[in-house]
Amino acid sequence: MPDYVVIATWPFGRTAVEKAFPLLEAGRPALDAAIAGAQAVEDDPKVHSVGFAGLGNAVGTVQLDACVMDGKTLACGAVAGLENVRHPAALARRVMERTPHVLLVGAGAKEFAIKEGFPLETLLTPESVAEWEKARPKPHPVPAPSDLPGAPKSGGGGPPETHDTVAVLALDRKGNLGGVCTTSGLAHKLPGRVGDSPLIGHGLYVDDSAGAAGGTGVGEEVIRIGGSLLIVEALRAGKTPQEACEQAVRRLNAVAVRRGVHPASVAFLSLDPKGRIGAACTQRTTFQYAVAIDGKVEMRTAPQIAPGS
Ligand code: SD4
Repeated sequence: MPDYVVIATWPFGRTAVEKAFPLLEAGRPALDAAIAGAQAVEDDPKVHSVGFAGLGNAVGTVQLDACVMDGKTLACGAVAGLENVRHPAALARRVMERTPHVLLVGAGAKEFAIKEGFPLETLLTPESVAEWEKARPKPHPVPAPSDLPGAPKSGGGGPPETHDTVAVLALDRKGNLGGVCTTSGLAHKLPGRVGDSPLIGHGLYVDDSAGAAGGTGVGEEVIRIGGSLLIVEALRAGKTPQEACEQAVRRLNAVAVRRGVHPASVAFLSLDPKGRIGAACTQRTTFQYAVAIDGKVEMRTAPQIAPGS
């Protein structure tokens, strides 16, 4: 069994695991390492789907979603629809540690950030605004429900291009798990729209007694099946992380086919207390993720799971 492991979604997950693994190496708790890793991606202006320089919603405002969870205590915290704060995962941790609540949204989350001393800043950059313009659904400045990414389309919904969340799952030297999920959500989403990423049990779930899971992709489809909790409960029932991720994608596929939105463009990652890793995604999604096991970093590609398989 490895001493410590950290995994993170998408190619930019490499940034996260490279930041996180030295902390795990030094004996720091899984949650600290996962948050530090996620924060390195939130800070990266080249990543237009997480934190600073994330793409705006339908009216061009960046609204961030994030959650964190500690597998030892099941303590968790989250923020959604958060504006002008570049580190939503760190703020989610403050919600977990300094309030009796789990989730703060919108103006309340921002007010809490100010009280906690987080600086307010614009999260837009010239590059992210240009990218937002380019990807903007035309001609409607506010998209009709049928234009929204993930909405049912005749002939099947194509995967939206402007999304990608960083979910980071870590196992520390003491055998504890911690996880983070942080995103700017689907670009051009309706103002106030909340995806799966800040929802405990959907975008993330972590329990030392079973394992951890995180999701990325079209949040509406992940929420519909309770993606991350579904995976952790499969681990509890004896599945490996790989089996549990594939099973969740099969469930998601079945629902997507029923609703006429296949392929739904979703991917899952999982890590168990033994350090075993799993990942799977829907068809036509190239899902790469970063893995660091005892300090050795590599990129892997998840299998695509077809409906009915
Ligand atoms: C959301 N799940 O807001 C996020 C977006 C995402 O890859 O992960 N995109 O629905």
